[in-house]
Amino acid sequence: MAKALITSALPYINGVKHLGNLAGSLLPADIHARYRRQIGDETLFICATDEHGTPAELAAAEAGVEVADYCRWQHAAQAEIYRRLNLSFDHFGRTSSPRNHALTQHFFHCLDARGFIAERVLQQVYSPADGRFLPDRYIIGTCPYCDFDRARGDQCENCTRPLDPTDLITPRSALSGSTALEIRPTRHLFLRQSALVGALEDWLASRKGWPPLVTSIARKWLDEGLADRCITRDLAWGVPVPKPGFEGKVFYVWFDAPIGYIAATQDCSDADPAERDWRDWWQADDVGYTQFLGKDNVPFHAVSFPCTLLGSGEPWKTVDIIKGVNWLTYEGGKFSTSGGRGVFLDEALDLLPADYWRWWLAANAPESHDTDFSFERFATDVNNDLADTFGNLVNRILTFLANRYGGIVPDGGTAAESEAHLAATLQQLLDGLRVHQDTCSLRKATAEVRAIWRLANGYLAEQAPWTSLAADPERTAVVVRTSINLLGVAATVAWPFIPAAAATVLTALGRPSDLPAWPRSAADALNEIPAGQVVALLPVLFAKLAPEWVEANRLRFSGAGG
Ligand code: B3M
Ligand code: ZN
Repeated sequence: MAKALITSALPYINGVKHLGNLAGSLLPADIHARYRRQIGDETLFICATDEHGTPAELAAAEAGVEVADYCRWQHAAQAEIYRRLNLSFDHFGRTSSPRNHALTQHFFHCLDARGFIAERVLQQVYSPADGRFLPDRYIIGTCPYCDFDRARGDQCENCTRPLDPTDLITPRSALSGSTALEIRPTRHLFLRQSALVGALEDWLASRKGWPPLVTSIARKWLDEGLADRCITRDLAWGVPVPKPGFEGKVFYVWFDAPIGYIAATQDCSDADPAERDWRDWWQADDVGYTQFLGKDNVPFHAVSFPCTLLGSGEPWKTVDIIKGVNWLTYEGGKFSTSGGRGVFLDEALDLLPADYWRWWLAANAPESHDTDFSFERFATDVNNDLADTFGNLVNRILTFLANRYGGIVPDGGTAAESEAHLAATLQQLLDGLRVHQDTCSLRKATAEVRAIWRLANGYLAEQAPWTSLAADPERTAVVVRTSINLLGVAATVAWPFIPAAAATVLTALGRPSDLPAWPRSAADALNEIPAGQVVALLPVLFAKLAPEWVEANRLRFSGAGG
């Protein structure tokens, strides 16, 4: 039994996330955590809301509430949405927790004591009307490229070009609207990543099995020369900088957020100290650590966070595998919160149960390239896979058992050559699925699950118990008992992807549904459910999505105010 530490990139606190966030980190991490539990690994799945930085402050200001209240409210809202999506975190924490404040300051002291912190003076935009320095996102003005009049000091959301505040035409404060902005000196602290290049190079060289996308991004940052990174900001909300002369300043959100993975584990241990000690995960050498994140987060996870850990001089666990993925686009464009473009997770759940979304986003995971979500493709795929393949399999077997055997699994004696061949084919598919699950290859893994569903449907069609029953009841009983067991396997391997429907089927079969163990072998699995087992009939699990449904929702989420 191995020890699997799994983290998903921490969703920013501001606002409900969209299908892209689910596809990019939250869902792949959950699928892997469920699978590792199925094969019997000791698994810890950690996530949290990323609560500091300008997104939180700006969103709270727009909502007209205190940042702390805003974050508490948003954390609860996101936690509820992830619960409904069946994301099986062992702990869903908050980077604003006291543990994260303390640990972030601890890392700072370690780095400072070892000479990896430098103090420098920066020239930054100051607003006398606001009585504070303004981070780039707090400065808005007209974009010099597309004339958009609410471009931010770091990027124009309209034409997406990266900007500096000095590029903006008539820059003004996003808080007060004041145009009386000045450039003033302000002291900040830098993490001397340039002094950690050697340690980082050696560490990166020791990492194995990273996707090419992740390795290439990490190498690019190193090859371009690892610059020192400013890790403090003139903000009120965040982890205070524990250094005289830096009162009123906080750590940059990306300095404290990855530390949040560890702090959330400490919070998890605090909640159940008899059961769990965070040191068994973060200061141990028998743990395999996998991170799940989108490609824009790779530099922080492959370079900056390791610099913090390595620079501390303490024996912290560093990541073994970074599963970085590409983007999910929406109907040929980008998701947009402000533009109301794309499906956000609360709306998705109001439209359909989690399993529909989970299955489609796994089967179309943006692993080696961007994936485009369209309602048309979504409906076609879920109708084929969930309604016509898995749903139909469930319905055919259970209805026949209910109608002809009163819902009780028959015996029928020993299996024949057909069942031996079936077991051999099933074993091959199970072996292939394990390889793809071990490597978190979701497209390939779902293809194997689909193949197991099709194998079961094929066996049923080929044996046709509904025609053999009268002539050969003994043989038919063997086929029915085998089909019921095959359905149990089909649901067990589907559980990481569509846990709700899989659990419903396993419960109907009288099998464990909260954590269905991985089959020991195909041959064993085809005899797990004994003759005499009472099996419940189920309603249709997946209703098909009609063309009218597709068109109505394509318009509704198009962002054109449709
Ligand atoms: N909050 C997610 C993002 O960039 C960011 C991840 C932090 S993981 C420590 O959208
Ligand atoms: Zn622009």
